[in-house]
Amino acid sequence: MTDTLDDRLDAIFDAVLDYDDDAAERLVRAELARGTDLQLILNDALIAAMDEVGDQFGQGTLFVPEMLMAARAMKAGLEVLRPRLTETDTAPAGTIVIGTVHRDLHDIGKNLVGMMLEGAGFTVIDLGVDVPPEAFVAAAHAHRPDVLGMSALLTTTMPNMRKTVALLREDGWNGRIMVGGAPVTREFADEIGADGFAADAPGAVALARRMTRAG
Ligand code: B1M
Repeated sequence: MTDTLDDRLDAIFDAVLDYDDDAAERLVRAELARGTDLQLILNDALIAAMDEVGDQFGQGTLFVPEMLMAARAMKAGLEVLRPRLTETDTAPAGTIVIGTVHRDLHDIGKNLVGMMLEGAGFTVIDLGVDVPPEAFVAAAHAHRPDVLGMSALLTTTMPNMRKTVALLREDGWNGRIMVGGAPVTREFADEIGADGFAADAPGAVALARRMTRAG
């Protein structure tokens, strides 16, 4: 029987590592009902589990199918948190278009960033994954966002972030561009001409607020 907070967070971590969607969902729901801090559930259980999966993949002890199953369990837990992360009582803060760059299928971090932006009062238009530069440009025209956000999780797809920034600027779009994702750095953001970089979802909210002067 698990009773301390650490034990219960470990159980969520293990559910993701066991690829057990049902347990991840049930345990996160139980933790929410207990009033546990959302950031603890996210950082110490769900994200920590994905980091462990990444480490095991890096060591060659776990493979793509397992990585996919773990991601599904993580997403099941994250969906339980969605209503709490997106609920807001602040005034509309602006519009953000967000997407994962071309040839990149990672969306958990982007989704989390999107949820927390919604929670901060932003209207979020999510273009999904594998978004070609031209689609970001089309969305910039269609939605006229205050901020356009791009996520990349692969060193091989970071160049597509650069291409997208270049195409947006070539096209004359002068809104703010925010970039993020595990391999992305502030230096890279500066180098490609983005207006800002955030290392995590709370950082993305703080940056979006600064970019829109909403906070
Ligand atoms: Co992939 N994968 N993957 N993967 N995967 C990584 C990224 C990797 C680091 C694993 C490893 O080697 N240790 C590695 C990349 C190496 C590199 O490029 N340097 C890797 C690889 C190699 C691959 C494949 C190439 C594997 C293969 O096929 N041989 C393949 C590529 C597929 C493709 O995209 N074309 C692949 C596939 C997959 C799955 C599909 C199986 C699955 C993704 C499922 C999904 O997302 N729906 C997957 C997963 C799950 C991972 C790991 C394990 C976890 C990623 C994750 O969700 N983290 C990952 C290892 C790792 O990151 N530790 C790995 C949790 C998430 C909350 O964090 O996304 O970093 P993160 O987001 C954070 C911040 O980065 C930031 O805020 C978020 C919240 O704090 N952030 C932003 C993110 N976007 C932002 C945008 C912003 C601001 C902040 O502004 C707009």
